[in-house]
Amino acid sequence: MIVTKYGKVVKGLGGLYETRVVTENGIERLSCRAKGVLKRDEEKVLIGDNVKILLDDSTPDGLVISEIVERKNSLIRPPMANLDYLFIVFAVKKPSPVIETVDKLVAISVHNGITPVIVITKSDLDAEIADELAGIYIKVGIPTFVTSSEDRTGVEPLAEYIQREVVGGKTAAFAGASGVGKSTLMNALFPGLTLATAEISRKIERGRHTTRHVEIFEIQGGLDTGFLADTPGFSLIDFARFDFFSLEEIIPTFPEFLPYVGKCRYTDCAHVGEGADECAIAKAALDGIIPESRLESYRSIYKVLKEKKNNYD
Ligand SMILES: Nc1nc2c(ncn2[C@@H]2O[C@H](COP(=O)(O)OP(=O)(O)OP(=O)(O)O)[C@@H](O)[C@H]2O)c(=O)[nH]1
Ligand SMILES: [Mg+2]
Ligand SMILES: [Zn+2]
Repeated sequence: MIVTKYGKVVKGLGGLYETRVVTENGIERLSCRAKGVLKRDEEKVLIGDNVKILLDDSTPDGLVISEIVERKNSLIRPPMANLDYLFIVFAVKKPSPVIETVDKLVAISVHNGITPVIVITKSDLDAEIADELAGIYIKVGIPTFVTSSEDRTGVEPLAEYIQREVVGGKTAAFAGASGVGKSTLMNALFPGLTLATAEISRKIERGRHTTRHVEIFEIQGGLDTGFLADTPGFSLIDFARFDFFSLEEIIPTFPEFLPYVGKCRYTDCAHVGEGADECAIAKAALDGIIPESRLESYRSIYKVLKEKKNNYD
């Protein structure tokens, strides 16, 4: 006999996927394997996927994921599907923030129709820098939180935001470099959680990749819950080469540039080397309307995408 169920993949380890299935008896967690083609790279099951599960009691495999329901979106880093929010996490120091990586994550979110949220951690180490960094993203119009898991600065406001935005069936993830305090903050936000955390390396001031797999947690349980994932931290090389979308797609990923597009002196302005007298975006940056660091990140991403395009042509 074959029974079909639908569920959401919340965890995957060693070829076994944990799925959350809503049944008439409530919510069940089912451990499944994936059908052959769904193990190949292009079609691999991702955490966050909604899947069809077959229970075939004539085979020894038991529960098998047979189909992935069409995705809203999917990311390579973190490897997840169907995200509504991406919490982009970085510390004021230890490890030092790399703003360009933050802006790459913002661009990837916007490109995929995911709402980016900036979360600055470890504000107890330098509250002034925390506010300065927050200022960049507040100016851009991205929801921004300054937090410290150490002294609980900003933890309640962020918890309230998550309650308001993510509860009700939405899916979100914490993403950022290793050691910035993602798991520590998830523990501070949700006292029921006991995620492993570890001190960063003193010598190189980088995280130790403590979290090893993506896992989705339910924020409040029940049918109306929200889904929030902790993910393994990035290393610096993960975003060194940027090829998550094409050159033509870059401008909309910097939403605060849009009011100036078409207002440069030359219609083909790429906003990369032109001075403020020719480029409306460079002028807005000079006037302090667009944060300087955002224009720098744009130019850096542009350069990589341009090279990639030239190599193709
Ligand atoms: N001072 C200070 N330290 C913090 C804060 N939050 C986390 N830490 C410390 O930062 C270190 C790394 O924290 P984790 O939560 O393991 O970092 P992570 O981002 O989950 O790292 P990965 O799992 O490797 O991606 C730990 O030693 C934490 O105690 C904070 O708000 N203030
Ligand atoms: Mg972690
Ligand atoms: Zn321009």
